[in-house]
Amino acid sequence: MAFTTYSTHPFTDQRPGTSGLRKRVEVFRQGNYLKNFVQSVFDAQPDLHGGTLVLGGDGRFYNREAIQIILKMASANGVATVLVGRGGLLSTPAASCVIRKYAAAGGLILSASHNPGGPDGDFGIKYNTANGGPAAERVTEAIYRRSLEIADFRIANADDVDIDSIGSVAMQDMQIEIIDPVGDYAELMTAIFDIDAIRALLAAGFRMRFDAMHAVTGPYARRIFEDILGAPTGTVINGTPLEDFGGHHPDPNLVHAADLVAMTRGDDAVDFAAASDGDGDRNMILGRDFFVTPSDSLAVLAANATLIPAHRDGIPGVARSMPTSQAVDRVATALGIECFETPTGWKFFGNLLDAGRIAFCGEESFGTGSDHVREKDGLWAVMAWLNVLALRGESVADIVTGHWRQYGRNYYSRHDYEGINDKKANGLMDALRARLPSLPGGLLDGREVAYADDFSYSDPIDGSVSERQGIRIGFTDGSRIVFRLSGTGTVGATLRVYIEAYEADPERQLEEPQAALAELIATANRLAEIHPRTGRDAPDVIT
Ligand code: VG1
Ligand code: CO
Repeated sequence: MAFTTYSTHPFTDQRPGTSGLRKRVEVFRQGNYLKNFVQSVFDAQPDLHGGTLVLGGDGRFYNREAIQIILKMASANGVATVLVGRGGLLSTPAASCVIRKYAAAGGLILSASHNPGGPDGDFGIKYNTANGGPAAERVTEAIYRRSLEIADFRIANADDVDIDSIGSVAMQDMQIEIIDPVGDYAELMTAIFDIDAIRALLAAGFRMRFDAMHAVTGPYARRIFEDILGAPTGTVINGTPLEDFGGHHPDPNLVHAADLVAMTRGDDAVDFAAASDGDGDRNMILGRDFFVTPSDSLAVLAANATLIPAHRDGIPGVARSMPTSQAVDRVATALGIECFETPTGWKFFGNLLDAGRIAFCGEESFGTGSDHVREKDGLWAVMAWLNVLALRGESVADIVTGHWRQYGRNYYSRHDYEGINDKKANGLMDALRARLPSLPGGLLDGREVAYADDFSYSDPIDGSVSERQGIRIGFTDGSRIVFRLSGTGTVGATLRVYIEAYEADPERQLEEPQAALAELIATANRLAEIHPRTGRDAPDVIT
């Protein structure tokens, strides 16, 4: 028999969060947990039958096992061809690139992004549709509904496949192509950027480091920076993907990439440093003794877009997630292009990118990207910065502070309170929601409230509405406080507080953000009753 149908019972906790289904490894390994989700995808996405599926992940623990299970289920469910990255590896943006290039019906990406890996870490799975982007809410909802009623799953009676050699292998009626995970993506990068200018910059002694954090981008970064651009060997650090990321959080921020940050300081400091996360979609950009906030990075890249050959004629519009600072809005106004505010999560950019309404988009959570794929793309952001640096010939710090002088500075910070009891977190949000109608027009610690709402987004392309996407309190002086609960955590609830203040005066643009934002932070803490409701005195992570 080609395959066997096994009966199963639904799991009720397969509703995807901000970025797919993310749980502890032990959850994925229990009973039919992974199989139920995968079968729900095949049931809800009939296009996969007879179509092409792209499959790969960030190489974390359980990646290889999951690939073998999914291959056998794909065969039993009538998929015609599966493109698998060698070793089971595909960064999230590379998977998006491959889905688009080979007109696949969809892709399954195995990753828990920046969450720790290993037997005690996290695992995740996400379905991307034919445009290469994370499935829209109506698709993830259909998959979720299916997971609640699933009664059986199908799996081929076949042997494991060797996924470590490039080439073609048949599994019954299905064709499996093991592809170089880097090739198609590297080719796309060279088509977008001014490769000669970047090569010349590096040849002239510009020093950079890229920290792959023992995650998926190592092989990509080595090929692109060291082989194609000619940066010296050793430019890429922590470049070998490990199943547990060397025991670290593959999370590119000032805390988790502290060794890299140290390389940008002192006498021997490099000119430029960058890092990426577990699955390669996030980025952190650093100059000599200078940290570029992701919100500023988006604004600076938008303002310099025409220096990038693929955007020589300008960009039609930009978008940012709601909690991302409004720095890019000011650039859009100056350029006379559209600017959209979307809910958190890359899936909300998909329709705008497909419709050609925007070319650049970003999130405050170290996510930046463009219309070249339908995912945020860490290495794209690094390449975009190198392109801009090569053509402007100024330092990172000079470019950003010059940007502030021209557009004003949006001081910005995010405070995360992790592992809060779910009930307490929801109680805090409900209490805030109840107060919203009374706030507009009044004063909070001397600032006048312009608006206060629970963000609702109506997609300009398909009209779908997404409600309760986070509480926004905007002040008449341009400052803002945003509260929302994370949709990617695996333990308890995470409260995110986003604080932003606008400063037009160049004389006052060089303060330390926590100091510049101190009053607003105090207002946010008091308004949300963070200490009385959670018992927490301070955030766990400040970015
Ligand atoms: C977080 C970020 C969000 C991002 C998401 C996925 O979600 O805040 O901006 O899109 O992670 O990123 P949340 O719901 O925990 O705030 V990744 O690199 O996991 O694909
Ligand atoms: Co990620």
